[in-house]
This record gives sequence, structure tokens and C-alpha cells, in this order.
Amino acid sequence: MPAQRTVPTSSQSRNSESGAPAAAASAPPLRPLIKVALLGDSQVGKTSLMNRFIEGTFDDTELQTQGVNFMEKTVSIRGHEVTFSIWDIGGHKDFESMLPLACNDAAAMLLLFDLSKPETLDRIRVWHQKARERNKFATPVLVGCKFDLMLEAPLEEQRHIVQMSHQFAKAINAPLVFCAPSVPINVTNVFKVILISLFGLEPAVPQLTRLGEPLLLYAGGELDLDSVAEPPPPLLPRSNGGASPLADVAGMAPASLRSNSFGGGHAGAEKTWGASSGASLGV
Ligand SMILES: Nc1nc2c(ncn2[C@@H]2O[C@H](COP(=O)(O)OP(=O)(O)O)[C@@H](O)[C@H]2O)c(=O)[nH]1
Ligand SMILES: [Mg+2]
Repeated sequence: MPAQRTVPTSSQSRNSESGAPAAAASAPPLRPLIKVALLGDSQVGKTSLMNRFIEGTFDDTELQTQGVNFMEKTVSIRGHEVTFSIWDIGGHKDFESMLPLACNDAAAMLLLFDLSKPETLDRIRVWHQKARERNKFATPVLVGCKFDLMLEAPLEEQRHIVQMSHQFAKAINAPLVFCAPSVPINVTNVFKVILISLFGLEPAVPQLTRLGEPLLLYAGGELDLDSVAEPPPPLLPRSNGGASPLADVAGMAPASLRSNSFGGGHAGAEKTWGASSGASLGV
């Protein structure tokens, strides 16, 4: 079963004067926990996506994740807090033994491939099938990573990978997002799309549908391959976020971070950024 708790309603937070039991007044507010499994071949960008979303950093060295890592981040959405628990699987041969840790109880699975290596999209079939054997309910999102590298390919190659990934997303009934943790582009939006899909929220995130754009397709959004987006200005990797015309839209309110690992992996710092500012996640 997906790990979900309900967002407290105003009636749940009534105090004893308004008729609710006294215990309810002192109980901490319930906070939905959304477990997200990161799946996909080694080196496609899973750890980079997690680090960029959780810590706002990017490391361009090639580190091989060992075992399974998880990190948590609490964000504020429309006045309520939700916690993402993100599980990042290593790319070692024995990955199948790690799948249960990442997949069991996941509410969402991000199926990642490298937009500059079409063979990693083919492999998504296997990842999807193996994950489904373990979890029939998790909401899938197909994520093409390293969008900055894809823009360096000839337009016809770009068109091909866009069509193939769109076809695959439709086949598994999944939203499709192209992102680049390096810049960053669409990193926050990946997690907004999870919330939109899980909670059926009325989205305030515009869909991006044209060739040359970092695709953002959900809720049956269709590709528009007849028009090509203007070539973007140079996409410069940034180690700590920053403004870029294609960069993530703002609106994420980090409340707290926690990381851990099983069986080794990147060192995970324990860190707190203080309470949520109450800003909306913007979905
Ligand atoms: N150009 C570019 N490189 C990236 C991007 N995301 C990750 N990388 C690089 O790709 C390599 C593999 O990334 P990593 O997150 O470790 O992949 P994982 O094995 O799937 O966890 C690293 O050298 C990253 O720096 C991106 O958006 N653009
Ligand atoms: Mg990794």
C-alpha cells in the first residue's frame, strides 16, 4: 500500500472549547509521507536529481551509488506540509535484491533515463516491469534526465527521443518530464507532478509540449511536434541553483532534511533548514 496519511482538516484541529477531545488539540498535525522510488540504469542521473531536489546541490563527479540511499524533505503545499521520502537505488549488478527496499510501500516511482543515451530508455521497460512485480499501485512518472546534453544533439535525434519517450509514457500511463539536475531544469516540477498525480490537484504548472522544451506532460497532455521552441540561452550548470530562463519555477519551501543509507553510498549529511516558511509548493 502506498504510504499516505491524510492532510489535517480544520475540523481535526478544533480545540476542546469547540467540542473536540482535548487530546486532539495537543496532537501534532498529521503530515502525508510520500515515498518515492528512483529507478533506472546506472549513471542516468538518479542521485543527482535527489541531491538537487533535497539539498540544492550538484556534483559532476562520477560516483557510483552503492546499496540504497534515502533522503527526506518536507515541503509546504497550499498551507499543508508533506514529506517526500526519496529512495535512490545503486547501479550495481545485485540491484534486484535492493528493489524491495525502494519499491515496497512507494507511492510514486520515478523511472529515469538519460536523454543523451537512448538505450537507457529501452531499459525502462525492464525497470518498470520489475518494479510493478513489487508494487502494483505506485504512480509512475517517466523522467528524461540530462536535458542540457540532449539539446546538443541534431534536431532529428531530439525528435526521435521525444517521440519514443512520449510513446512509452503513454503506454504505462505516466506523466513525462525532461529535467537537468545540473542547471537545474524541472527538478522541482518532477515532484510537483507527483503531487498533482497523487492528489488530483488543480495544477498551476504549465505543460511544456514543444520540441526543444524541457517536456512537462501530465493528465493526458499531448506533444506539439509541429513547432520548435526558440533555442535557449546557454545552459550553465550551477552548483547551488540560480536563475535561468528555463530553470525551475520557484515556490518550494524546504522545511527539513534528513538522509540515510543502507549498505554504503554517498555520505548523507543530517541537516535542518528550519521550519517551513509557509510558501506554497505552487501546484
Ligand atoms: N550534463 C549533465 N550531467 C548530469 C546531469 N545529471 C547528472 N549528470 C552527471 O551524470 C553522471 C551520473 O549521475 P548520477 O546522478 O550519479 O547517476 P545515477 O548513477 O543514476 O545515480 C554524473 O557524472 C553526473 O554529474 C545533467 O542534468 N546534465
Ligand atoms: Mg546514483
